[in-house]
Amino acid sequence: MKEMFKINQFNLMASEMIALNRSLPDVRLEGCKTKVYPDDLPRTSVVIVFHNEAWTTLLRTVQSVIDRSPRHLLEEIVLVDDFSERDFLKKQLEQYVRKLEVPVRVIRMEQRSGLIRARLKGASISTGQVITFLDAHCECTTGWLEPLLARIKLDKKTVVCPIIDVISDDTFEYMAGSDMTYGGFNWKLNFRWYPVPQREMDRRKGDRTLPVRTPTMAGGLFSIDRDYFQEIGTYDAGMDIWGGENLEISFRIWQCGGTLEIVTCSHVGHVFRKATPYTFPGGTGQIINKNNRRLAEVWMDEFKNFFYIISPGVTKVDYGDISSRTSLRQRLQCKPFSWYLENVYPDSQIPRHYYSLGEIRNVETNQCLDNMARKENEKVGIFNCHGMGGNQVFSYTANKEIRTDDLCLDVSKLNGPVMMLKCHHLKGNQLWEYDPVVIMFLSFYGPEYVITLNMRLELLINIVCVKLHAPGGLSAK
Ligand SMILES: [Mn+2]
Repeated sequence: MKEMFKINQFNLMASEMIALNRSLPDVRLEGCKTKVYPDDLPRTSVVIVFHNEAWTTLLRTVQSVIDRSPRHLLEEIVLVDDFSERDFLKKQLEQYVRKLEVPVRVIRMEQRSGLIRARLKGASISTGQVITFLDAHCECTTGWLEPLLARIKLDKKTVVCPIIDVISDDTFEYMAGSDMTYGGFNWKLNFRWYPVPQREMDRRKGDRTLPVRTPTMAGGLFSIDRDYFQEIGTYDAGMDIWGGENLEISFRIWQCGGTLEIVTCSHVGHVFRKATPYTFPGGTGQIINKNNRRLAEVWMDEFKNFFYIISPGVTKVDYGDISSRTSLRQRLQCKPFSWYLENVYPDSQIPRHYYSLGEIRNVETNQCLDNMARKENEKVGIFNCHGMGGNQVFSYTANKEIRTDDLCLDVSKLNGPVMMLKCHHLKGNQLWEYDPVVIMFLSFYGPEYVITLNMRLELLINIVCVKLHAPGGLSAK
């Protein structure tokens, strides 16, 4: 089992012991099970890109689409092979899908092309009014399709995602995803799930069966009207392989007049992996930097500079020609990124107003405050300043918080460590006054209490909040 795990980074042995048409629990909210949808919903093509996918996960995806989609709504399934090497994905696959009761077409990329270009190819040869993109290791559950198509029928500018349930990479157990999280992104422009804010619960009057407006999509699974997909410029074909394309299409949908939703009555499972089994030509880092650079240059206006301080490496990549994307933005008269932040994602982690953004350095020791990639409720750290942004970037916000991504420096007891807690915007323990004369941050306890580095614990270097022995006891460095 452990040997086979390495092939795809999931428990392939378990997958092979499970039927391709296994039953799944119905994890929908009760209110979803009785909803009625119109008969004349638009038909969809399902486009699935794969690269060296395991036989069982790929065919279980296909089978679940066939078994759980009303036949009159399913135009076809298009499998796009992004230049796999495995033999069973060639003739054997083509012969197998020929016997299925829904048209399944297999098309091949002539070289490793990546998710974006492979999806574009699949979309271009498909024929349904709606295009539904799925990952190659998914399982669709009962009633997954109708609520998605119903939203698009209502308004073709609505792009819809199902709730993504979790198929364990270890046991293949099926676990319901939450309808209480939606898509956002952090300072490094990584997609992240965050709790659905109260304003969105209120807008739906507390009815959790109604679709959630989400600032971003995870990227793997969504449905979009074919004409609308064309109209808003499909994908940025200048992006390579994978990464950033999900935020790019999310920003574009919202800024250019569309709507992006998570339809909470639609559930599709996905095998989440802890590590990627894929190799990326040229290296993952470079590709994602290039894609993110294009994303920032085209869609983020002045906020791109915020991102570049966090990720200075991004400014060093060659990101190619973006003129067709900027003219697309102009042609569609898309709104500015500040509009998106204010109206679609007001709870975003990016502070709209701040005094400064950068490192907090002790010039004497050349050490910097560093979040050490730690999580909520852990201590803030210090580390040699590296000037590479990332974990050493803090913002002193207009609320006088010292903030790193969604965490704020918080001092709850004297001589205790300075912790990183979720920003609460209520000042109190998270209020820091900046003193430009002595150049230090003062906690809410008063001017004589400051952040200082407690170096006595040799390995467990603590940053604590202490009382100054005498005013001006620290040098003005
Ligand atoms: Mn996946």
